[in-house]
Amino acid sequence: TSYSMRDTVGNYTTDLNGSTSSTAAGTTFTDADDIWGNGLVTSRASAGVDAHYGAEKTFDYYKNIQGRNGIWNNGVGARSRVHYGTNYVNAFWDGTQMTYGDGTSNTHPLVELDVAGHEMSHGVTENTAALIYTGDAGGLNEATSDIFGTAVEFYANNAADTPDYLIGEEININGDGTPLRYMDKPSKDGASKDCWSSTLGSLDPHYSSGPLNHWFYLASEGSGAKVINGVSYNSPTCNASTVTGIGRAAAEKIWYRTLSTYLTSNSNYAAARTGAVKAAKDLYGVGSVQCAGIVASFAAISAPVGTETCGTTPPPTGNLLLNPGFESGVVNWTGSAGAITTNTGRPAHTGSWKMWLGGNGVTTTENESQSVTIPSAAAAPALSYWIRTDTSESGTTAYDTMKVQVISGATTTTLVTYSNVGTNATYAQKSFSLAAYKGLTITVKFLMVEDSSLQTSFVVDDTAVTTG
Ligand SMILES: [Ca+2]
Ligand SMILES: [Ca+2]
Ligand SMILES: [Ca+2]
Ligand SMILES: [Ca+2]
Ligand SMILES: [Zn+2]
Repeated sequence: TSYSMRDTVGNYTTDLNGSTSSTAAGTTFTDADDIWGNGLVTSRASAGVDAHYGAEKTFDYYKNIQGRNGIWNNGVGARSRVHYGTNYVNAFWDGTQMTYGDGTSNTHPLVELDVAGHEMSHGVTENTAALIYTGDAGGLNEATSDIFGTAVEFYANNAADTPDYLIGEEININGDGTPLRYMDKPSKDGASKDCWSSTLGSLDPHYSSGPLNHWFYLASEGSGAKVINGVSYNSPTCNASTVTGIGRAAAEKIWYRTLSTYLTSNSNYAAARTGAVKAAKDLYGVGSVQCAGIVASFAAISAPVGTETCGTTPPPTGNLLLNPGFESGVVNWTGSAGAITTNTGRPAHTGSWKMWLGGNGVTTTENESQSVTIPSAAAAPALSYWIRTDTSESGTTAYDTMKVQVISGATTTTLVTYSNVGTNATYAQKSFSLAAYKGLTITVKFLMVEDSSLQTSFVVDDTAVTTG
């Protein structure tokens, strides 16, 4: 059996054997036992299988994490060509395929995973926002590739290439063991900027990428000193703030949505900030912690502020009481046994369950209550319910009573008191303002006291606390 370095979606890898042709297909790697290369440059397949690994992990990352089916979002993989030219110290995406040089002395092929993810992410950018390669947009383009190259590295989580926020840390391109770029503090490379400024766009995109790389680190991990997978970081902020990270997974998703939904070819850092706030709201909700983290991290790189805000969580609407018509039975309410009932001795307003307090004709105290939080943004919060009463008492003395109360902290307020005087056996709806309780958690309580003889029944159904 002969194996070919090609996967089921069409990612495949070829040997250019020193060619510098932009169109040459190269020779697809084949192998007798499906064990490729030996991890050393002495085997031509070593660089090939590293490149192939990068293509597959990048494909899988976009598909499984971002829901994007390949660079072109068409389910089709890409060709990777290795052994390009002689002593060629670069790797590049040309719009159709990946090409990798062998590096200095043909012994340092540029097939590191974050490089592969970086270069192929240029293909994703081409096919989404299509950011141009100059000005702010050029920096956003380059940083997008560093962000997703790093995301692919974390996704692969390979012990032989511990995930980090460094770019090119495995290929020693500087010759002194230092990585090519640092996301926590981009200026550590001696040329990239940590903070946005109005002159940023005049820099090479590999340096104007600095602020967005810095943003990604801050959004993911937060500011200050931190050790992650054994690597020490210390990320500053440009506005003297302290930033708390929202997690890399959220930052990745927000940036991909920003890129694929809100950015266009000439987008600048201000547009990136606005788009990311929108994306965060789309993915995590208005007023979400994630959105607040996006605002804080963009502020921390001095990106221009736009008008887009995270907003505030809209107050809940509808009925805030649970089991308001008692049709779920004795749940959500706290109180006396038997008060919430299907007993047909008195009718429900709707359904078959209601709250029947009293009706005993003997000395009794009964109650039912439920706690509810009144949103501070509620326009006109109110308590309402339907009630019917009947009695065997007569005269104008209140022997049996039912109070409707609001308990807020140590204060109990009685909204209304019903009694055996003036009963009404036809259901009527009553409503009381709860405007005094905005922002508070209160307990709504129905409290009934009956004397030793002659029943009075207070039957309540279809309760509601609404925000108005
Ligand atoms: Ca690494
Ligand atoms: Ca890395
Ligand atoms: Ca009912
Ligand atoms: Ca009585
Ligand atoms: Zn690049």
